[in-house]
Amino acid sequence: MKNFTSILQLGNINEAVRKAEYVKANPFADQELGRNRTLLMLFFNSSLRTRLSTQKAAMNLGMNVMVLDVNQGAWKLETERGVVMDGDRPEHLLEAIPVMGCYCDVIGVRSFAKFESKADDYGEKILEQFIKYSGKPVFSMEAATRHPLQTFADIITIEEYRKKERPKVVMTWAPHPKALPQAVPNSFAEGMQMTGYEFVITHPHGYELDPKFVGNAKVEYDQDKALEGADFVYAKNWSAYEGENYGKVLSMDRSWTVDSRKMALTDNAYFMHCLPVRRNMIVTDDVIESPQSIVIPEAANRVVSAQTVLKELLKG
Ligand code: AN0
Ligand code: CP
Repeated sequence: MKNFTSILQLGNINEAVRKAEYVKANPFADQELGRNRTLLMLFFNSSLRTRLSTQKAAMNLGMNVMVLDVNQGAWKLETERGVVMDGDRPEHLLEAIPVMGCYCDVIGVRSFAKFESKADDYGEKILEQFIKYSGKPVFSMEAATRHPLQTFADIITIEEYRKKERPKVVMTWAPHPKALPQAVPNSFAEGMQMTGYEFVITHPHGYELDPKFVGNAKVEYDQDKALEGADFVYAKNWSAYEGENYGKVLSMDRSWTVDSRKMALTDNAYFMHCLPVRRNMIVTDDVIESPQSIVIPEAANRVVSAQTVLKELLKG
């Protein structure tokens, strides 16, 4: 694999999950693969899980790891070509990227949607420049439109917990005070198309996602109806995608918060969330603390997903 920016690049999802199971059972089996090879992780945005799990994955593979927080300690980067750089940004991405490429063998990039231009966000303007100018394999640690390492960990987790051949997975929007990207829900929906699961998306009117990611998933505006008989409830907030409302918070309606009454509509479903999660906005304390909550094993599988992907990138 040359780069990893979408879960679709894994090809057959069942084979990818089998590779992940091998990695999970044999975390130190491939230490030679990463020996004397360096991972650079570059963060334009905050992270807890991605930062730690990807570093751990790389160390399991025998790699050296460097981490750079662009907004803390590095020069502020100009990202627009053609601007007169007389402002507060002393360095341009067009020099910074190839320079960073000289210092490492693989680059991970976290660069969220900025909500300034939908075309730039959905064109993955920042990530694409890393692919074009770094000269090294690049992977997404959540970019503007997708979070494929999260989606892969989510699918690995569902495969571990599912009791049915074809579980019903419901992705529900839930309220949040700040505008969040669509990357996690886009990517999860994209991943669900690779599985044989029954997949339903539920959200208030106005929160429709890009049809490209929704695919042939069922969209049900009545959350209670959507949750009926669910085996997995995947909660997430996202901001509006459509038209003028792109990047806006349209609702903070806490009747969408996942609580025990809603979980009672399901078939004793497992509760999932990528984290970080705002309690009593997205999900109530009792639901996230219940035995059906699998958010911690889901986060633990981020090491497995990152290590499986890094292996493929190191193999080339
Ligand atoms: C981010 C998001 O919703 O995309 C990262 C989630 C993994 N969440 C926040 O910024 C709170
Ligand atoms: N789920 C996830 O990517 O978490 P972080 O933002 O903490 O990396």
